[in-house]
This record gives sequence, C-alpha cells and structure tokens, in this order.
Amino acid sequence: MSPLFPALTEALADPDGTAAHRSALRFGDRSLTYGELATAAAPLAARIGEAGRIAVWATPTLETAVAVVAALLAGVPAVPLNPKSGGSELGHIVADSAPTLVLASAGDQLPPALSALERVDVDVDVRATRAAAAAAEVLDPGFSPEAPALVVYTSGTTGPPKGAVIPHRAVATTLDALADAWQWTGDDVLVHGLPLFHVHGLILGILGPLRRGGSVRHLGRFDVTGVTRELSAGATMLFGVPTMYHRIAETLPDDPALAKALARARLLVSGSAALPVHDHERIAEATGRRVIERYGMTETLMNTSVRADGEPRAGTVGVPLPGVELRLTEEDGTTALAAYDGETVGEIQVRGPNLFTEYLNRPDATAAAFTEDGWFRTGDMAVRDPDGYVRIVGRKATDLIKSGGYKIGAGEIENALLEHPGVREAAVTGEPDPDLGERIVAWIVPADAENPPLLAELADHVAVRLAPHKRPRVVHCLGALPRNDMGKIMKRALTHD
Ligand code: MCA
Ligand code: AMP
Repeated sequence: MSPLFPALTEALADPDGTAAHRSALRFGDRSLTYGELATAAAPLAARIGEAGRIAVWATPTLETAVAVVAALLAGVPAVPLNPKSGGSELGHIVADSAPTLVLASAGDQLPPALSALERVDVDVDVRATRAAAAAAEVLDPGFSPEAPALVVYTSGTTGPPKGAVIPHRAVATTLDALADAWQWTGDDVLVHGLPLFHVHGLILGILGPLRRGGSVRHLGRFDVTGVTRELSAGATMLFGVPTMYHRIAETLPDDPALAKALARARLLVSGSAALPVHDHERIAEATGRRVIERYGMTETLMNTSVRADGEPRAGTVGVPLPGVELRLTEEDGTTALAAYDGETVGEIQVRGPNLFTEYLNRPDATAAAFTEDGWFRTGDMAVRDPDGYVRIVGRKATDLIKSGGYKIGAGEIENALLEHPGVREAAVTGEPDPDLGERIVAWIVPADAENPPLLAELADHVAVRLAPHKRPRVVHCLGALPRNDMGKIMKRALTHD
C-alpha cells in the first residue's frame, strides 16, 4: 500500500532534506525529528519484521510512538498494552493475542504476565543519519491495505475485553477523513495528554500528526498547566476527553493565561464521550472558542465530526465524515429511519472503509456486530437534525459505562468483585459524575453482613486485577440484590434513596 507516513518515507530517502529536519514527536524534554524517527523506527521495523504479532508496553513515551511506527512500517500487527493493566486483564490479552515479543523502554519493569515473551527495548537515542540504509529494506514491505495494523482491546457488556483488529486501510482512511473535516495539515502542532493504548490517544493523537507530516507534543499526563504552556508556544490543536475539558472549564475562571492560550488554538476537539453543554458554554464564554466534538469507536475509528468549516453546534457530534455511511435504525435493527426531525431516536449503524475487520478469535461476536448487509451496529442511540447533524442521546446497553472517556463493561467488574472473599453477590452500574461523566458504583451483598469489605479494599482489588480506571468509586452494601422471577438482577431497581 502507499506509505502511511509520507513525511517519514521522505526523511528516509533523504536524511539531509528539509523533511528530515521537521519536528515529529515531543514528550517532555525529549523529541525526535522525522529524520530521527526514521532512524529509530526503521532498524526496529527490520528487527521485528518476522514477528507474527507484537505487544507494545504503551507508556506515554517516545518509545511507544517509535514502537508502533516501527510495527506499522514492518506490517506487523501491534497490540498496545495499558501499563496499568492488572494481572487478569493482561493475562487475558496476552493469551488471546499471542504476541511473540514485547517492545518496551529500557527502564520498564514488566509484570509476570509478560515474562514468557521475548523483550526488545526500543532505542530512541539516535542521530538522524545512522540507519538510513537499514531503513531501505522496510520501505516497501508489500503488505495489503487489509493487513492488520493494530489489535486494540475494548470492553463489552459481559466477559473480558475483545481485541478489535484494525487494518492499515482503516487507519489511513479515518485520518484522511479527519484531515478533510478539520483542515488538518502538516503545519498543525497537536497537544494532548491521552493514554497511548486506545484509538483516541494513539491513532488520532500520534499517528494523525505523523500522517500529516505535522508534529505532536505529548504532555506525559494531562494537566491544564501543560495545555496552557503548549498552546501558548505554538501548538495549534488540542485533543481531549470530556473530563479534560471539564477540568479546563473549572480552571478557566481563575486562570487568564489558560483562557488566552485556548483562544489562540486553531481547533479544540473533544471525543470518547459526550461533552456536557454546560462545559461547552463555559469554555466558549471564557475563551471565545467553541470546542468541536467528533464521534468514534474502537471498532469504527471515526464516524462523524463537526467540521472546521461547519457550524459548531454544542450537544451534537456533527455530520458523517467523508466515506462513512451512517443510518439510524428502528428497533428491529434493520429498518432505516427516514426521519431527520431531531426527535426520532434510532440506533446508529455505520458502513465504510473506517471499520475494523473482526474481533480476534471471536467469530461469534464479529457476526453479531454486523447486519447481514454489512452495517456495524454501534449500540449508540441518536437523533438527526434536519441538516444531518447527529445528536447522541444514549446507548442500547446499560451495562456499558463511560468513565473518564474509558469504556468499561459492568460484567468484567462484577466478575472481579465476586473473586473477593468478602463479596457474595455483586452488581455494577454507572451513575452521573460531573468530572468523569459516569462513575462506577458497586452494589454488593457482603459475605458477612457484620463485617463488609471497605470501598478502598474493593477498589484496590479491581485495580490490581483489571485496571485502576475500572475501580468502583462508590460501594453500597445490601441484604439482597433485587431480582425478577427468573432470578435476573434488576439493575433499574438499584437506587440508594
Ligand atoms: C487511584 N489510583 C489508583 C487507585 N486509586 N491506582 C491503583 N489502585 C487504586 N485503588 C491512581 C490512578 O491510577 C491514577 O494514577 C490516579 O490515581 C488518579 O486516578 P483517577 O482519578 O482514576 O484518574 P485521573 O488521573 O483523574 O484520570 C482522568 C483522566 C483519565 C486523565 C481524564 O480518565 C484519562 O486519561 N482518560 C482518557 C480515556 C481515553 O483515552 N479514552 C479513549 C478510549 P495516575 O495519575 O498515575 O494515572 S475511547 C476511544 O478511543 C474512541 C475511539 C473515541 O471515540 O475516542
Ligand atoms: P470505545 O469503545 O472505548 O472506543 O468507545 C466508543 C464509544 O464512545 C462510542 O460507542 C460512544 O458511545 C462513545 N463516544 C465517543 N465519542 C463520543 C462523543 N463525541 N459523544 C458521545 N459519545 C461518544
């Protein structure tokens, strides 16, 4: 296929040219030009070229970016791992995706779940000229656009996370559709502090700027000071989840420098969950700038966006991106709604070159996710305004929780809680939270009513098995869980007032 990163190919071909000297990646005080990125990634690509699939210990560092670029150049599928994943989550992902080796930074301590994998440390300490020759071998590996680029794990309502297989074709087309919608060019400098083991932070936030030949400044971790600093020093775009924009909105009244920095940005983009209209309005009032939203999913990459040249309408996720077919369907899941009346609710279904290929090792789940004629069922419920703008109003499954922009399945947390000796029964729900969007609430029947487990203990229990962002923030102890005649837990009856 044609190169995913033309600027990198140019830098490889001419290490002394202007393209090679352009800034590509910056994490804190460490950075790489395109020439240096090529020099670091190309020999690594050659080294891993024969691997079937590789895991990447996806810390928010230069090494992760170089590792993923190397895998893409080599045509070897990469599985980004959350470095905060707990033992059972990591064990599942490694067993399911069966990588042959793991790429990490030299200082990283890898957990026992990865001990059987060969380890390759990523070297980013390069000078731009060293390995241009080695690079030539991987310039045209000749793999198909349908070849898997990444396997990204995403939670479902029940059971452990599923690996969404994302082909090169989907990465290229989604990034080009966003370039069209956002007038995104090589002159843009993106700032973000998102994690690098999900689509938002990795594909949009790292691969996006690299495909355009632009640059990215990663904050290591999100904080408003870093956003102010980078937007005041030439960054043009900000990507974040609603929790980040909420924290920005909270800070703005006391922080004129932040307001000034945001006002200078070319584009402020929010995604991964709905940004409340109140936060939209507070930011617009303090900065004169409107945040725009885009809507995507691990399986579909990006589906819709408010366009840079369109009307920024708070509470909507804009219009379908070029190449993406989008329809709303009636309850039967196959009849398309005809009405664009801003009122009739249907499930969003999408079709297009932005879609994943399959869930790894899960033909049953893959088949269930598509209609017979190839539409992907997102599970998101929406209405469309008469001019085509999409407003998401909810989702089909109540057992999926979006907290801090992370999708979390109630079932996996319930299973983890049931492994705690102090828990006899467990049900998990999400409840509104001004900062996280939703917070995870655990409803348990303790094994010993006199001596129930404490919140901190259950939070740690979930954090070390699954991941810290999946930990419950609230625990309610009950004498019994409400069940229907069939014995099924009635989650709607779980209220604490
Ligand atoms: C607290 N911590 C703990 C525990 N309690 N660690 C272990 N055990 C415990 N019991 C730690 C946490 O790990 C974290 O550490 C720190 O305490 C604070 O945690 P928390 O309050 O949970 O989070 P936060 O730091 O306030 O995070 C808010 C956040 C984060 C920064 C907004 O939620 C975030 O990065 N969200 C991004 C989600 C995302 O990228 N989603 C994209 C997927 P430490 O501070 O060291 O970390 S969706 C997607 O890709 C689709 C395609 C789309 O549309 O975008
Ligand atoms: P994930 O499976 O983690 O990739 O998350 C995808 C889900 O995030 C979608 O199915 C939506 O429910 C939600 N989502 C992403 N972007 C938005 C947005 N701008 N507004 C509302 N929900 C969103």
